[in-house]
Amino acid sequence: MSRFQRSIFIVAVISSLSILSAACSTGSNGGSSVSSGALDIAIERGLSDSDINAALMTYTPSGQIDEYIMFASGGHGGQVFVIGMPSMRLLKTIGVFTPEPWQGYGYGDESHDALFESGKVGDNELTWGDTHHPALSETAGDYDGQFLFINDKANARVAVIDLRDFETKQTLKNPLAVNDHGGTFVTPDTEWVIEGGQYSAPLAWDYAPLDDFSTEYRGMITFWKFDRSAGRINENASFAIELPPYWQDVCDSGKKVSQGWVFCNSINVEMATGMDPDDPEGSEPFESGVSAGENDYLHIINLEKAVEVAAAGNTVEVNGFPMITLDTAVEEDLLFFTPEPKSPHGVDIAPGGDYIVVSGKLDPHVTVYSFEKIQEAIAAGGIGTDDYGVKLLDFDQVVEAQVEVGLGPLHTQFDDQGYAYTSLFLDSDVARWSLGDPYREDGWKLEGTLDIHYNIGHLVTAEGDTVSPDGKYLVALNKWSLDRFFHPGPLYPQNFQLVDISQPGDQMQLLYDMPVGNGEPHYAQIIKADKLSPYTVYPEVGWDPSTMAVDPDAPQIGTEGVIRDGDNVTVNMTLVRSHFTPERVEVRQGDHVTWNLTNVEMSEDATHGFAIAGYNINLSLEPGETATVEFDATEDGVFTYYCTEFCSALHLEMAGYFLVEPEE
Ligand code: CUK
Ligand code: CUA
Repeated sequence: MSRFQRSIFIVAVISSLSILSAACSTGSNGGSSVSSGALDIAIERGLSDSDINAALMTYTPSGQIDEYIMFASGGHGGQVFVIGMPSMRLLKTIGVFTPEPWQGYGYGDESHDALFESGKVGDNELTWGDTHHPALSETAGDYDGQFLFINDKANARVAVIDLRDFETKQTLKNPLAVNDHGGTFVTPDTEWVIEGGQYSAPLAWDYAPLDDFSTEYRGMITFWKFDRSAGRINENASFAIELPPYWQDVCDSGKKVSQGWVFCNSINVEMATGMDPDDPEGSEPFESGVSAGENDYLHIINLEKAVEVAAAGNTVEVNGFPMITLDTAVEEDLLFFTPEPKSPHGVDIAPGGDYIVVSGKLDPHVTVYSFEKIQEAIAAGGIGTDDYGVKLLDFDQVVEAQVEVGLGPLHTQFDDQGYAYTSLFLDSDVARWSLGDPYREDGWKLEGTLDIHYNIGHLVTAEGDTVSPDGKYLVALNKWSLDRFFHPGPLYPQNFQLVDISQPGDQMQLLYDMPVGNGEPHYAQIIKADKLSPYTVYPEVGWDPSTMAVDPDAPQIGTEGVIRDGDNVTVNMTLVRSHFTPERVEVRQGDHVTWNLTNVEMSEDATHGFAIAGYNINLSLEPGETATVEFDATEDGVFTYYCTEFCSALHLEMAGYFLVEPEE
């Protein structure tokens, strides 16, 4: 149905409702519901025709499941949000680098707590992260719905989330970099999870003065090897490539014709080192220093060849991790640069892998590179090198097109009609432009723009990073919300704006605003909901989500009890509506307590919580799940434990006493 036909339809529906309403009220003497006809509601609420259209396209009746699921980063909330589309209902917040009490994530369950251990820097414990780029696992370039990866920009970490239970299974700290940004992105069969750096620094968290920036500071890109059957990254099969100390930014993986190649942009080829307080006249702030030159470098990396070089052992060990040095990368022709316009941000590969789109934040164009032309320029040997000996490719030889889209272009996404969409941060717009051959005959031109509220960062289309995007919907991830919502104090929510992109040309319609009040989401990916097949309950009673297998030692009905061995006390407990077994646990102050718990229920949604007062312990035990809490009974007293999920009519009675007898 065209938009015009749809509007006619709506008018018809409203007319018929109002006729019906009028007919019903005749003789009913003000009967019950007739005054709430759709037209009356629309008039009373001041809804326009397009508002009604948007409502009909997004309203999702109770019990109806969304067509798409969006996984959005939670920014400095350190989490991932799971959102149904087009209803824009928040379904879950997955704890990743930040404890999440509802899931009992980081509040006692040993397997969860271990995830935070990987984030230790010396004795500094990290209890948060800055998640930026979620990446769904892919098979042949299409989302397969099995895993999700995400990076922590603040501390250079990556995490693996298993989409069978939507829980974080692994977090890894980058052995070379202090922070990252160009992650996570996956290769078309998820063999490699890409983590590029950001602010260059001496590798391996080392020290060197800023005067030694060009010699001692370095960038890097890490390729984490993903073992799909284990559901984990295999650190031992992973490697990194040393890069010049330019600030590498966002990356993307090649696909189809460019499979085996990786592309990253950079923003500080100037090698600015910031304002020197001792020499304010002779130095420049980053704000201008990083953008002083006309160009930065698009990094073009031959991953397939790098894998061979790493496998041949042509690496050095840095912090115990294999790294291909910059010199080796140059010698082996693994790395090439080509200029990209002023202060680029996004780099996004078209669905066919044939075009690489880069936006210059301070340039009103998107620049489209041709992979074929890049290959020709590489074969021709380039046109000189940068200061580190990396071969440069001539801009004019590798660029296919430049399209003027507007002010402050950042990120680009694609659809199924041969259109590309670029976020315009300064204009607060989404620009739709057309790709050229082989996508559209009349390509490389701006089709139209849509007002966005406000300061859009990333945007995302349905299955937009795959080899076959769905189109249909786009979500603008906006940094500011200004006048869109009630403002809960001076910290305003972010705003996700859902856009209908199903119509051609300049027709795009804003459908829905979703406030996000948990952190600044940077990027998201959207998958067709029917590609996901998460568990309803864990497969068997006694299931350990950290191993994704039954724990043979998990407490079961009949094996409950409290066992003392010297100062070590083991509690084996089961949970079922509406009681814990045992309901009394007595220990002595100073005892070391290992508390094993199993939710022995297999009914859908029959989750129990387990919280001990005063000990900062809170677990979530989903149907079938087993977990272990280990702690020292340092405080004496009478502590209650109870179930934190309102699981039954007698949920309040699901409680027990934990008595810690004082030391003599
Ligand atoms: S970044 Cu935040 S808007 Cu980390 Cu991909 Cu561009
Ligand atoms: Cu179990 Cu409340």
